[in-house]
Amino acid sequence: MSRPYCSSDMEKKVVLTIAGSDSSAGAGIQADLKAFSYLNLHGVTALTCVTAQNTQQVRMIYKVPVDVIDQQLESLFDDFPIAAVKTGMLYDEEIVQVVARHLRNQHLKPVVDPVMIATSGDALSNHSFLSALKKELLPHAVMVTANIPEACALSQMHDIRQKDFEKAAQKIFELGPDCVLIKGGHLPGEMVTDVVYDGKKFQYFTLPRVPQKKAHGSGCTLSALITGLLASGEPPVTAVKKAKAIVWSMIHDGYTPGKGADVLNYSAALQIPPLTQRREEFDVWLQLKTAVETLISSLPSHYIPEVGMNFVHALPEAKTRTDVCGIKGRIARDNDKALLCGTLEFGASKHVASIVLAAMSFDTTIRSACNLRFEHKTIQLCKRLGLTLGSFDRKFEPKDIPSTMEWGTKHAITTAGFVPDIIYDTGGTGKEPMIRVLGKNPQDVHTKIKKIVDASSP
Ligand code: PXL
Repeated sequence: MSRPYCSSDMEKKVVLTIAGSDSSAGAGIQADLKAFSYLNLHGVTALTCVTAQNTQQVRMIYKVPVDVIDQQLESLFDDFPIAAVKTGMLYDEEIVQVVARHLRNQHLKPVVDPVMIATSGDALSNHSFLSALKKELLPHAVMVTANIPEACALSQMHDIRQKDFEKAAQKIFELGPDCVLIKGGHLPGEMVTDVVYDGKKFQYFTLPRVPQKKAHGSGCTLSALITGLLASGEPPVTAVKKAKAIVWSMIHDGYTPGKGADVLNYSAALQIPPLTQRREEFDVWLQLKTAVETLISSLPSHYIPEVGMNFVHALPEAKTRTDVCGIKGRIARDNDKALLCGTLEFGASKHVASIVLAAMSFDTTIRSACNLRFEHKTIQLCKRLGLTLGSFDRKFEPKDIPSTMEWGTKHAITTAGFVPDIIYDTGGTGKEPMIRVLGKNPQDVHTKIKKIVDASSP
């Protein structure tokens, strides 16, 4: 999925978060602001609590006096057209009441993240919070985003497993929100499943768990992204689906800035998994992402052609270019380094995808390819390394064929009698000569490229 682009800078929508400060900046209002910026929205804030915490523990909670919360909200509503609002840590009844009063007056329906306990296990609410939230805020919420412990508290169910999701969602729905999201991340298993219920339909979304990551701030970020996507006009279920995919990437690329929990990575170059629920598409995308990132971290820029590089991976039994994941954009030269410009999408590549599809018509196991800058000495090196070669000559290309790459690839394979590791051509008028490296998967293609690079470097 490509990064959602919400609005031009001139017409940035304004979104509000009413939440606590996390001094470690992984969660809370800090996470919400980063999520809003990621969506190119202008975030404004009303601070409810200041927490003293790091990546290991919450040490102290200071409640902002309610009149100060009241003044923050009044100042914001007097000035900004607020397109959407979320609530995070509200701590107690008194804060819930002042927030609920303002939102009712403004006819604003919030996304409610019912924050009660931190990832570290520390309490972020007191005894009066839950009943106030149920009574004052949930009846006016556009959505409530509950993890398993929060869903237990809201539904008064002891233990929620996946089989109980629909019953729990129904019970929470009866508290009055338009939509309920239950997040399954706390349940064991290789896959994480969430459910969305809008009073009519249960919709499930599943993504593979990111192994070995305990991400602090993922709940805040998810609800902030949903809020931002709703502000941008996405329907609730699409907003949840997109937000989940974005958070998956932020967790996957997360890092460890302190001694404790990992935090999310919001960096602009983020790659987002495909929104389809097909496991095969996800796996193809992830293998390609991994190989592309490894490749660009070490590829000398003189291997990058003038027209840039693409790198593709096809679904098993791919038939058309939409079955092939590639770079929507290019790997380009950035001084002496390789730079990934664009996101990985199915249907994004024309030339390199056509090469793989043509190769797959001979051998279905060859599902990946990448193009490199042509040099005679690279071809000689490939021969010495024992890589198999095939080639075509654009001079002999028949007129009126739909795809030069398809013709050239098939010609090279037929001439060789098998699918070679390398297919090259020496160019033509206005056509740059090119080397293409073919392989079973992106890892295989990367291994062949690495062999060439390692053998040629001094
Ligand atoms: O993740 C929930 C959360 C919300 N708000 C603040 C937090 C946390 C978790 O630590 O610190 C301020």
